[in-house]
Amino acid sequence: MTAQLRDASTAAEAVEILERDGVVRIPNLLSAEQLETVRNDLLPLMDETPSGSDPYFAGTKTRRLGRIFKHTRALDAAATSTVFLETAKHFLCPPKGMWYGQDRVDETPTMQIGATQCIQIHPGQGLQPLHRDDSIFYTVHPGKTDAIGMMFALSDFTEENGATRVIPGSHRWDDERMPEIGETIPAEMSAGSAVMWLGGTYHGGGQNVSADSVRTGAILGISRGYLRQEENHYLSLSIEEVKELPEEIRGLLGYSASNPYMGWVEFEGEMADPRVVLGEVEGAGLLAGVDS
Ligand SMILES: O=C(O)CCC(=O)C(=O)O
Ligand SMILES: [Fe+2]
Repeated sequence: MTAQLRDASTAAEAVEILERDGVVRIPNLLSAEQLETVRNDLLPLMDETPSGSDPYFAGTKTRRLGRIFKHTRALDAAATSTVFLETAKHFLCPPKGMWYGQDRVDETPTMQIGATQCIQIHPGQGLQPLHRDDSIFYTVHPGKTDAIGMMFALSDFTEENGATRVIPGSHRWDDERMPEIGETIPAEMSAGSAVMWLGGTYHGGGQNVSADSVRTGAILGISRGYLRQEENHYLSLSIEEVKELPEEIRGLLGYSASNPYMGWVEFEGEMADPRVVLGEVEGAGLLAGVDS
């Protein structure tokens, strides 16, 4: 029997389905108004974005635009929603006991959003190679989850126009087993819905065999806060642009620290919370004890 894409609306449901299938659909995560705004914000920019030149992975009939949070505020609510962050936290932030001398401390890392990309698949684009998004972290499978992807449909996603193809259950495979197209299902969804997949779940952008239907999605990749981020926000955004972002979004983009002692900046001889660079924390803001 072909695997089915399952729906969740709460973090508890999403966690349960992701544990089992490695992929879950969240219908109507964006309100009609948010969808309209994000389309108004991003589609004109996509019209000016050239197709890529990489025939192998990124696609030559696919357009990709990064720095999403610089261009729209309409994804902020979904990016900070309970269903996204609580689900991600379950997989990415397990506490770990550590010794500091004779003190036993349970430390909990934070999460960071890595890639923020609007991806537009045009007619004629072939299938993207099936892959695991956590390959960038050299994650070993089966094992822990280092990353989770959330793809928002900004247009309807149909099998014909290149809906992402996913292999439910493949997050449990080892690193030797090759993914095959016959094992995939299309992550079909209506505009405004989203699909989350674990970093270990095989997937790839679908082939767009339609005559004139452009498939537009926006993806956020969230990962363990102590790993390097896929998109380099520190260089992609200026400090002035970062200061314009809502506090929770800039924290998720890496302008925050992860316990213990990850991501500090030196400030007056202290290992300080990076938010001091944005003028957010009074004084040096010693990293130890910073509430994350
Ligand atoms: O566009 C898609 O549907 C998937 C894209 C993707 O998986 C990627 O670029 O890593
Ligand atoms: Fe991917």
